[in-house]
Amino acid sequence: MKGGSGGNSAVQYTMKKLLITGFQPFGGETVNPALELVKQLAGKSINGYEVIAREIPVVRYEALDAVRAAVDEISPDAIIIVGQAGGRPDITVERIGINIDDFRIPDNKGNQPVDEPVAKDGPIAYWATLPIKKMVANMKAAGVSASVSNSAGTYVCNHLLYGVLHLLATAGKAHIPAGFVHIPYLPEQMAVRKGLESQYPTMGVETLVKGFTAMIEALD
Ligand code: PCA
Repeated sequence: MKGGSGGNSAVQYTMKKLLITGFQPFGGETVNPALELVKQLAGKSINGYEVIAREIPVVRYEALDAVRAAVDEISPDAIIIVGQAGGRPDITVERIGINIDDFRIPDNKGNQPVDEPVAKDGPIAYWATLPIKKMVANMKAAGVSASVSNSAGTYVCNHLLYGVLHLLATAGKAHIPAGFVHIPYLPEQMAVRKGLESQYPTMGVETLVKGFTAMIEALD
């Protein structure tokens, strides 16, 4: 800290802020690994970022409203949205969000759009603006299985990924790196899937925390 007598002498060392969001349970599940994970990361300091977690409803438009409110409140320096992708074996960092809502099951308020745009006048797609390759490399180096995914699906997760990137692009905030990470089921979600272990690989919360810590180290 710089010296000086009085006035504006104290240098402020403010930490950068990472907004990390986790979805609520959906599709008949009682937990969502994304929410369990972000609860563990909340309040941690990683790579110069203060991690600020928020819970997001699995509801068309309301999910985006929740992130918009958090962005306005927090002014984050980076945004990572996390969702469950049951059946995927590893942590998958999404490359792209597409302008389509085509829900295979209703969301938590019964919305089930088919082949509708997320944003009527929006472009076809947005690239995620996180350093996706470096994030994957960091996780692998930490011994956690990870890969890039080229589709976040057409359900609420893609809706939110596209929606957030469109929001940032149209609000003059495209400089804020943002993107989406899908994670596998938790081991406890297999209680209702006995005998289906080979179809549904799982990952425990400690491994997820280790992976995400390495992932956040990849941010500038
Ligand atoms: N996964 C869903 C929506 C909420 C979540 O956690 C998805 O992949 O679209």
